[in-house]
Amino acid sequence: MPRYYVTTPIYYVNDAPHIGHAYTTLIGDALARWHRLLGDDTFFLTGTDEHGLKIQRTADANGITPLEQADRTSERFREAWKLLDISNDDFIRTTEPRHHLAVQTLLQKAYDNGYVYRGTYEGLYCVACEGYYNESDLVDGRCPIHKTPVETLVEENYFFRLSAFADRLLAWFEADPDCIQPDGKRNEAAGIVRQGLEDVSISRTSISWGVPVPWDPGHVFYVWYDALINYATAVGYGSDPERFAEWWPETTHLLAKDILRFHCVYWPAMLMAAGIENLPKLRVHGFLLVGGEKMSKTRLNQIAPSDLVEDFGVDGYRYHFLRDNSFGPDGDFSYEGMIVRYNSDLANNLGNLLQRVSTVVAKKCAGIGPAPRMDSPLAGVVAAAYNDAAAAWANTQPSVALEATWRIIRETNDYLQTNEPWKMEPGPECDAVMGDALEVLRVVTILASPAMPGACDVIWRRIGLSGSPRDERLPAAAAWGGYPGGLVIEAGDPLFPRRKA
Ligand code: ME8
Repeated sequence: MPRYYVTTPIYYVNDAPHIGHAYTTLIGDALARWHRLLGDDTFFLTGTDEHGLKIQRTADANGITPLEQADRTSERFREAWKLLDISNDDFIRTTEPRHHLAVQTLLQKAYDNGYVYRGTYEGLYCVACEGYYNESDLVDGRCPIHKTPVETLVEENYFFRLSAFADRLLAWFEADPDCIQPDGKRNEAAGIVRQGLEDVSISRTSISWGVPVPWDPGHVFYVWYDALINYATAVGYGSDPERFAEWWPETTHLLAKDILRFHCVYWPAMLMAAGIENLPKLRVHGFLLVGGEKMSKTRLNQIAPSDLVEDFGVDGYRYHFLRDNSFGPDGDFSYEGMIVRYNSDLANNLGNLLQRVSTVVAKKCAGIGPAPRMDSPLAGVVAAAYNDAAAAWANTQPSVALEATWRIIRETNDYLQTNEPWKMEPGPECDAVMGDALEVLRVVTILASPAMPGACDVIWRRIGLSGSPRDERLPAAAAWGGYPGGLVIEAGDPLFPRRKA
């Protein structure tokens, strides 16, 4: 059975979950759900990044220990993901013993292989990024991302010989264009490597909140070099070599462009340094902006997922963020835009189709859903849209996949509009049209279930099917003609009531 291992970044526990974190997590969830439909053995990982100076300082400011800070905020992420119906198979916390073991094992290997050495470092450090910058990276002397002042830090610490990996990284980018997608993001990574890679400092003596360096316990690893390893920890690195060997070659990491350098340059180099041959696939998206700006605590423009779930429901929320932005470029979130899309795609298109079908079947077919025609004009529409949707999911383009899926819905509404079954006499002709529409609902419900698992379960039941669309297997389940007919159709309240602007 093919395997699919997908990860989100592990989020810092100094900040509450907002729609930006939820964006990546939702994409991971939808991809995991899609792969489960394909019958792939799927493992979906998310979690929290709990070490480092930033967490230590936030804890100090809150008058609690770093672990208390981590416990509290990590729990908030878990709650947010529960609210959004996120189906992660594991939730990793970097403070867990399994992770410490993996970090120490991997970096000890890199050390033993001669890629880690001791030296002195002086650099310009942004606490919010947990990263050093070159003078030339700064904007008006400040961090280019957070726009906050940087600090000069001097330390005796261990260095990772990143400079040794430039050629191997470039060779990887070239040999396998699929390694980092979209293309523009791979070019960006190649640009970073071509500019010249300097060795990077990977340990600290100035803080204690981290994973101890195994060969020199006065040091802890700098948070990024601990954090990246979480992806390996969760599939058994350092503890279960067999499991690691099975899952690691199937890894896909999702992330936004803010952490491209760490994931697309440093992490593959660390893996090579530790003698791990398979490198992950990287899928890098842009920022979700609010009012044209990146969300931040200081700018007070963060939106919590729960605020929007209250107004649009979980599935309305999920659909919007998966459909609205294409994966790659930045996208601007607006509440008004969310209402427009909800009303058009969910209330008017999908909701209306379901409502029409259940009303007409109740009136003209005695409430029993007829079977579709095998030569229905909609069969070809479904087949073409399925191919497009499957290709889009495979290319990490949920928005394109959903657009293809909604094409089926629009065409079916047009088909009903043309045939006007509500004006027909009960009989074979009316049955045929309604059978076709029910078959469309069956397929659409399966195809939309990675985006809207809850609502699709409801539609599935309303059209008389038992079980859940998530138990279906693609591509077989998308083949025209699966709706058996003879099932009781449940009329119900509109699934997506219209929202007022
Ligand atoms: O960077 N738009 O954690 P973090 C889109 N702990 N995605 C966004 C976003 C936005 N406005 N805001 C956040 C860290 N994200 C490290 C990661 S991984 C080994 C360590 C998402 O809490 C996006 O995936 O700052 C981004 O890369 C991530 O959250 C950053 O989360």
